[in-house]
Formats: sequence, structure tokens, C-alpha cells
Amino acid sequence: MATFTHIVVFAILAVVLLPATTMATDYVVGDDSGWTTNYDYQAWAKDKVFYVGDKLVFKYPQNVHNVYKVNASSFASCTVPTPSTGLTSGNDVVPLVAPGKKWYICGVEGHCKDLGQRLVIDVQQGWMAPAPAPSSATVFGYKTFMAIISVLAMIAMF
Ligand SMILES: [Cu+2]
Repeated sequence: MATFTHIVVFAILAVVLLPATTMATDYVVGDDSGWTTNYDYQAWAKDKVFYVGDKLVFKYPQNVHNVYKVNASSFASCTVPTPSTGLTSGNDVVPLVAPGKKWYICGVEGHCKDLGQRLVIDVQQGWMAPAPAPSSATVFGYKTFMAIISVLAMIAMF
């Protein structure tokens, strides 16, 4: 009986947790080319769907480039807003925490404007679409559901 309950609990956990973990993706911007000049980042982003919870990773030689998150007009004019703090580590991980358009440019003189080093993406709210969340999780709320799972797991222990 305990074994059967264990299997049920693990099956439910697998259904609930696996999609949540596999959905989060780390995207290396520009793939093997990384964050650089003379690369078409809109072509790179075109066939990708970004969700809240995903991460962008900007890779580049330190001190050669940098990353600034900007708004639409700064993106259009390639202007680094002041004051603002750029990312400069050369391995900058940017979590996508909210849906909507996100704009990124390199702040080094000429790289954005003349050499195309800029990226705009549109981040989707992950739990809404297109992958439906398990129905029980949406009905009860995630925390309630996890509480029920915890109780089931405790029952299974005894
Ligand atoms: Cu640059």
C-alpha cells in the first residue's frame, strides 16, 4: 500500500514539476558567436519563443563589449541611458522575469549603431500559453497543491 502511494505521489510530482523545470531555457545570445558585432540578432531571435523564467546569457570577451538593458527609444537610437549600469562580466546571465518586449544593446561606441550589436525580444508569460499547466495546479493554486502533495507524501511515509 505504501509503495503504491509512493508511486502515485512521485507520478504526480513528475507531472507537476518536470514541465516547470524543462520549460525554463538558458539562451546563449548568438549561440557559438556569442555577443558580438556584425551578427544578426533579430534573425537569431526570430524562431525562438522566450518565456518568463528563461535566461539570456551574453558571452563576450571582457572589456570588448558590454550589455545595457534599454527602452524602445534608446534601442532605436543606440543610446546608453544615463545613469545606468551595464553588464560587463563577459558572461552575463539575464533572467527574464516579466513578460513583454526587452531591448539590449552594446554600449561600446559604434557597436550598436554601426555594427548591429543589439537585440530585441518579446517575452511570453510561461504558465498561460501555449503549454497548459496541470489542471489541478491551476485550480487549487500551486502552493495549495504542493501542500496537498506534502501531506500525501507524509501519509505515505507511515
Ligand atoms: Cu560591443
